[in-house]
Amino acid sequence: MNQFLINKLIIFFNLSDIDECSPSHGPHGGCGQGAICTNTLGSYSCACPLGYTGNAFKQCININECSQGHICGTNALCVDTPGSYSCQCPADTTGDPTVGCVSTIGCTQDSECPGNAVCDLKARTCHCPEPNTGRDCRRK
Ligand SMILES: [Ca+2]
Repeated sequence: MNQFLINKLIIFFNLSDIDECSPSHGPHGGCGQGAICTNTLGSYSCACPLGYTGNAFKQCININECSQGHICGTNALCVDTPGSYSCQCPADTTGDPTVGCVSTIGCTQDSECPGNAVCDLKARTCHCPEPNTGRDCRRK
């Protein structure tokens, strides 16, 4: 139904819609903190955005994805953020943190280095030859 017909119905039935999502009802309308308010004819709805949980009419709470088991790669650090999370490789490691991080120190063969990286046997560190780039040392 288009807005024109909705307006005609409002006049016909003498309905008056209150916009519960208007800023005059608070920063989140009639919804709780952090919620998404959607005004509907004669009513409204509240929903928590992606990455949040809780009662949308009271308060939406950040989901700590890092407390829900191992969601990052092997040896990677999980960092919770509002509405999301990120995976990071700790210092002296490299790789794709969503897959796994490997130490860049003490390698003895190429297979111990990520992607196309090679082990510098003298320095015993992983070296990423061009044109490979990134922490996972892959061709872009
Ligand atoms: Ca989060």
